[in-house]
Amino acid sequence: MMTFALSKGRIFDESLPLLKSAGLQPRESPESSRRLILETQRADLRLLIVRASDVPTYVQYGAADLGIAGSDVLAEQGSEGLVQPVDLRIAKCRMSVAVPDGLDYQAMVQRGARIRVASKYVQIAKTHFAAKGMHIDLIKLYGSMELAPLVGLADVIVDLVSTGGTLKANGLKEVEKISDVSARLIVNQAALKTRPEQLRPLMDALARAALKG
Ligand code: PRT
Ligand code: MG
Repeated sequence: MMTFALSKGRIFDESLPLLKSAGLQPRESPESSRRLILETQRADLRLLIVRASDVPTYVQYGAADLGIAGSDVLAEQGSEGLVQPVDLRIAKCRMSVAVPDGLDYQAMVQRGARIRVASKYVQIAKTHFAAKGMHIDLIKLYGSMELAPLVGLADVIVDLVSTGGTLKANGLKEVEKISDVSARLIVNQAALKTRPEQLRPLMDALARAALKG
């Protein structure tokens, strides 16, 4: 039996065509079902439905053999015990620094001002501003980062941007791209070592599906 960890929403929606062309179809939709373990067309493969940020944890501990996780989540949490063989090139966006429309970010950076940064991605934010030689105060949030600068909780945010619509709607602008983000296939290192004949064909099929786009 192989176990595959996936999150609902964006990643699931965009993974579905890839999973299908790799011969893997869930028997029910996670959006309509309350089940957290879904059977697939294949008797030897089941899906686990978990939070996006929990996918690497399930795969790291071997509770799932494979999974699909955003490179943002992997960068924030680390990827010990994981093999990342394929960039699936789905759920694409970028990790960026954003500030209120009226704020002159470059001037703040040049002044060497100490800034307050709000983010769900505290490790990524820490590394980014340390590399710029900037001193920051970090405020950890779990969502709706866009609100923080509007009410004086922070000067800047570090968040994912796709169309830019959310920033614009909240009077914010993107001032610095930290990295490009996309979803990655992740595989438990130990499982791949002990059961390559089981896992390799699925990994290869997903890699081919991702290349076809
Ligand atoms: O459940 P948990 O809180 O752990 O995860 P989640 O709720 O963040 O899951 P989900 O499904 O929202 O995101 C899962 C993954 O999708 C992320 O880890 C990214 O790898 C990827 N992804 C791709 C995105 C986006 N694009 C994206 N635009 N995740 C979030 N957003 C959000 C962003 O945070 C911002 O609020 O969309 C908003 C910006 O979108 P635009 O189009 O207005 O710029
Ligand atoms: Mg979300």
